[in-house]
Amino acid sequence: MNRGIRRVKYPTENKELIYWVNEIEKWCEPESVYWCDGSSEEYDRLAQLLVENGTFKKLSDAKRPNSYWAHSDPADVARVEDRTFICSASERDAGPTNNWRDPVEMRDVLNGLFKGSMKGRTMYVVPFSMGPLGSPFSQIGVEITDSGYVAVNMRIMAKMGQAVLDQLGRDGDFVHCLHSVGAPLAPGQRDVPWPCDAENKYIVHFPETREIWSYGSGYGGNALLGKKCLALRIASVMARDDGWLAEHMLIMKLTDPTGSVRYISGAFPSACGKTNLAMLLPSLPGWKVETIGDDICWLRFGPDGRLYGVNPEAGFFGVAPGTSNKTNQNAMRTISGDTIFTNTALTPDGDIWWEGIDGEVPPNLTDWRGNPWVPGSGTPAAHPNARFTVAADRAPYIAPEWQDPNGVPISAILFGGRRASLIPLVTEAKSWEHGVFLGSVIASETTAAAEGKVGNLRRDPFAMLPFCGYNMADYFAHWLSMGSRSDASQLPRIYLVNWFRKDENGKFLWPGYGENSRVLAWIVARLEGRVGAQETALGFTPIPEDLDTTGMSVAPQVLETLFSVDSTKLIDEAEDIARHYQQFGEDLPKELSDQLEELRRSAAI
Ligand code: SAT
Ligand code: MN
Repeated sequence: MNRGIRRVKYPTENKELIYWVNEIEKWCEPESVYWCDGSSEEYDRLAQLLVENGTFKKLSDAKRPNSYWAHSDPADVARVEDRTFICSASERDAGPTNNWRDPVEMRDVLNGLFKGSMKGRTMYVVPFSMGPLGSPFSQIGVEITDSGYVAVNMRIMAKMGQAVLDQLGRDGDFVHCLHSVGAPLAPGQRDVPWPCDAENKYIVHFPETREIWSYGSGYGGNALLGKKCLALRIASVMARDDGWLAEHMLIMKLTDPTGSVRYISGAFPSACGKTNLAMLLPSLPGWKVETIGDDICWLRFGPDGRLYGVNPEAGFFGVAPGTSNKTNQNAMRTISGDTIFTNTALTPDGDIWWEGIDGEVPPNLTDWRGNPWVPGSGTPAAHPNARFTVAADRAPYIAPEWQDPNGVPISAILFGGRRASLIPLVTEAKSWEHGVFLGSVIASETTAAAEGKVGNLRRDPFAMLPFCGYNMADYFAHWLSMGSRSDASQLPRIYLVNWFRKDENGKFLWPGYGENSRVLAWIVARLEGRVGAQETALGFTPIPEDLDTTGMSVAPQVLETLFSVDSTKLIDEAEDIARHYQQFGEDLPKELSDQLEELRRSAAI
């Protein structure tokens, strides 16, 4: 892997960084060390090395210029929540929803695993900034990794390279992120296309010292440490300590037909459509959506008492299957080139394919495992968690202000998940506190974004269950306290949305995608005080006539169903919420148990 790589001695004067890199080099024993400068020449060179090593296949330049296809080890295809650890000094601080390990014991385990783990490989030093360089919102991290695949993906997903080192300066602080695929090479041993240590994955966070250690996996959030590990798990702890919020949210800019602009953020669990919503093509004439971010939002109060959101990422790591010109034309335009595809299928003429993409199924596909695919074999050609990695500034609909160092003022926050029943298409929370309650009880059917069974209903508070770096009861309290830091009129309003409700035959009641603009338009009408609402036990739902349905055919009974709350089901829901809350014991904020009591009362009426 070393050909063509120039060894540069310390492109930084940061003493801590130099010291740390040397220590890790001594411990992990790589064949060489390479500091990434973040240039496009470097990207091309590293990608070429990955092609030579068999990790990447270059796609046809005629079909998809400057793009690559990779397929992973079949045992390394998604985040591994049961191998993700929060090693706070006290177990209580990790809380009941995280896997806690004693930090001293975990360090022992990791030291053993990382000893010599990079033998025969290049150790890449990847300086990165989550958030615009120099913004008061931003956080600098340095990922040391023995994966060239990670280095090139990080260049897309974050500001990466020399400019970050320059920003860091002599004494700047950074989050230490150490990553090894855990597959040392003996002298002369041939590498495999996707090295990993599938049986021994550890995704470890030390919140007090702001460190991330990841071992054994090369996939997505397990390995691209700026994303879930830094920008959510570690950042959520920073946010608790410093009075802001690090959230699993998209951010969109919504312009109405009069030209008036609103910014909306939305928390949905992984693979529930954040990317599609952030890139929405409204079916309502005159409306426009532009993207600010599709996965993560850092929120801080501005001097005017409003909450301002920043997307700390520089790229999209989106789910490929199901993406098409019908479901997300903007995404299709974005990934027409300069994209890394992982675990999609491959066509014989050097392009990618997946279930749900436009057009006929091409013959002679190679599946995500690299084998000839047999249509009708019962196994999908693309892995359900196949992903594209692409720079945000490649997106034609990116909002010009997407990197505004001060962020954009958020008018509404959406919470959602996949719920086949009960939850209306849209519900407005009665207050910030009630909105925090709705966020704390989000439930969704599980998806392929994490290993484990797909389709089980689980509570995923604020869509942060796998991503909150501390005790979730304290996180709820932090959300409540954020609400008391500003005047209620300045706070974003909170909405629960559910695009996934089904009828008794299992058919979706709402077409979703571009039609979701109708829900956004209702939300804007509410924000502007132009429409009333029906009060339900869950909050305010639309009066059916207020939803603009021009140009779409939806039966009045369907709208009735979409906006109604079935009180018998609600009683079961309240019981299930009570069970979910039980795990937090005494730590659950009283405001939330009061909200649950209120829900029980109104469900019983
Ligand atoms: O964590 S990943 O970045 O692999 C994707 C997700 O779960 O949202
Ligand atoms: Mn996500």
